[in-house]
Amino acid sequence: MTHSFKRTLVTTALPYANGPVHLGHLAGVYLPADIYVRFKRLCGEEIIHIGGSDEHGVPITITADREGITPQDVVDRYHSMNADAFSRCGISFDYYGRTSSARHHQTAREFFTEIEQKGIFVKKTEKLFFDAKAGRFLSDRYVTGTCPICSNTEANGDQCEQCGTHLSPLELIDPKSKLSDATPELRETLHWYFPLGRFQKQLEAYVDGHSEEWRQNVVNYSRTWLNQGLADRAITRDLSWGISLPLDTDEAKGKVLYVWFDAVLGYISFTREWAEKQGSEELWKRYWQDPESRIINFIGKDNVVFHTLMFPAILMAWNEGRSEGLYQLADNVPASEFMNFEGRKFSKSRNYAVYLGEFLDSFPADTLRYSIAMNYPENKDSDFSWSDFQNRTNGELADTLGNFIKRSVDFTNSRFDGEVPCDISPEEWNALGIDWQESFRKLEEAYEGFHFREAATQAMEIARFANRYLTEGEPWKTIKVDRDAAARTMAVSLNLCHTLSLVFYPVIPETCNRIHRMLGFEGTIDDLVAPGSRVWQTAIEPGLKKGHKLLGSSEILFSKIEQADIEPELKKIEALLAEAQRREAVAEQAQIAFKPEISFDDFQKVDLRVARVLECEPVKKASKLLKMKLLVGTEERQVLSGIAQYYSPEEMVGKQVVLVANLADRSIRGELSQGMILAVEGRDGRLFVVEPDGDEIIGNSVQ
Ligand code: B3M
Ligand code: ZN
Repeated sequence: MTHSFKRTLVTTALPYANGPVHLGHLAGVYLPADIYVRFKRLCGEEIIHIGGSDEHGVPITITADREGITPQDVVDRYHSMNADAFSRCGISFDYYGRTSSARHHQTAREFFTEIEQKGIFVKKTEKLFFDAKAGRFLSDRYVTGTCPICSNTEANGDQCEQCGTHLSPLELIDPKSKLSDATPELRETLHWYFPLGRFQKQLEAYVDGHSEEWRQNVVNYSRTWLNQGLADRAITRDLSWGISLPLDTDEAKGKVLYVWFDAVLGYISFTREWAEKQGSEELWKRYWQDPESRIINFIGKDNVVFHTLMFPAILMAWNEGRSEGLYQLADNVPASEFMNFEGRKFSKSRNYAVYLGEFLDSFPADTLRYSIAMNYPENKDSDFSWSDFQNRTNGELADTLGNFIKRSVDFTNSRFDGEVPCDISPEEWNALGIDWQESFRKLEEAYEGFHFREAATQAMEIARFANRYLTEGEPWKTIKVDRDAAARTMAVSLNLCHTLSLVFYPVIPETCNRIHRMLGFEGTIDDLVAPGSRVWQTAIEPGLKKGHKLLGSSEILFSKIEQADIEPELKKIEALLAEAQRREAVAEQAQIAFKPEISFDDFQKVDLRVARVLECEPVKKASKLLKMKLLVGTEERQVLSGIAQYYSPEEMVGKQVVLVANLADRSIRGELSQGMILAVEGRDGRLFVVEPDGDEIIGNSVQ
């Protein structure tokens, strides 16, 4: 479906104001969005970039409790820290809001009210853990306990970090409240649910309608959910931090909107706030409610279904039965994979991260922007390493691009009075040995199609060409025998500088603004790019005419990164890795500690049997689990086990295993599990299924 749009709204996922943003966030969401927006601005298109802080959610209150400060203190701290880091990195938001604003609370409440009045929400009473000591209901994150799958004793109520299984707090063995360490009790509470299933057909049509142009991962994640059938999702919580319900009833007391319900609406609130700042109450509607506008949500892969299913469904619920004030759905949701760091996944909880603000204390933003663009995790996870960063900065930015620009400008300043010495005709320009049409076609396709690694690579190709051109032209020699020839070489080189300042601008804007100045232009490229300006279109031509005056001085664009500069960083990494390993060792130690004594009779209660795996298959949405059909004696059992990382279903079929045969049935991720199979934990957490030897022993007891 190609369609031409009058203007574009770009949004970027709202980072939780619960910690500093790290390089993984930058690589996945903010840098790609900024590159795209800057490219579009260069082309003279009408585009705005809206982002901000997600200031609600349970982790923020956990941080506040831990530090003995208020949630407001937490979000104030990280909102300004992150806004500042983004701005130092050249992420050019048109507006950077916060979900604690009055306008946002109002917007979210308007949506709730609209959907409530249409009778779309479903209300359900459920049993939730309640901490009687603290007098609070416990949301998933406030409960810990032992994971029923891998026995990790520190599993969270929503997920076990060790085996990755998504859990409900009710599945935890020995649940404990994080607030008081008390064993929580179950109490009834009423909640509002959003019936996603009501919009199943519409959502399928939405995803199908975009399946050609969306990234494969986005389509796949969405379809996996759709294929399972969409369930009701609770959109309220028993918490004090968040947006309270706009209802004055007893039922609604003490409840706030679920953070994801309000967060996605932040995009709308912030566009409204941006419009108000422009002095127009209505301007935001041009982006959200005009079918000629295009909306693009840049996100990380862990946020896909919230953007392709939840958010659209909320907008569909608003639109239902209306003839005006209809919201547009996103036209594209470019979700990135993850960028790892020195081969390891960034992890805030494990404190393994390099924070953006700290990085920028030591290195210039553009060196980071370029390296990350070159490692953009577009279709698969990528890796950022210090040596790659050093090599790209030194070899590509400094030696190729920076060196070419400086040589061109310096030689013109010293030998041609700082002026473009002659005109370059289009014929001459086209005969230089670079196929401009082809090169720009590739650049445009890359920038337009969110292929930012390709875009940066193409731009660097032009820099390589330019560097070679100048070296081979040898103006420092020809000037002695043929001044005209040297003049031509310099006029071409300066025009190449101009072209480079534009083709690189989306990726390394600050540097390009400096090139722009050295070439003698007033102000910055940022100042030129108003809608309708078409600056990009001038990049393909030799735009600098004879007599054009340069600034007259030059500067070094990139300093090289010496081994000594990255040595402390490598030390830091070593320390982080050592700390991560230390924590793992502690966890291992903890496992060696024996459990409390039991009597022989207790042990006798456990019925262990040899069983054979008849069938085995993966479990949808639970990448760690395998579902098996076992034969025990003459009986068949279904058992789930968290071993999918270590065994393929094919490998498991036919194996003899040891089954705990008299364990109470459990439901894990909606599937029945009748018992569990024994496995041994090896080093680095790998599980080995216990396989008893011997023929014809199926059903025999293990003792
Ligand atoms: N704050 C989750 C995250 O940072 C969430 C994104 C909201 S986007 C509306 O991963
Ligand atoms: Zn687990």
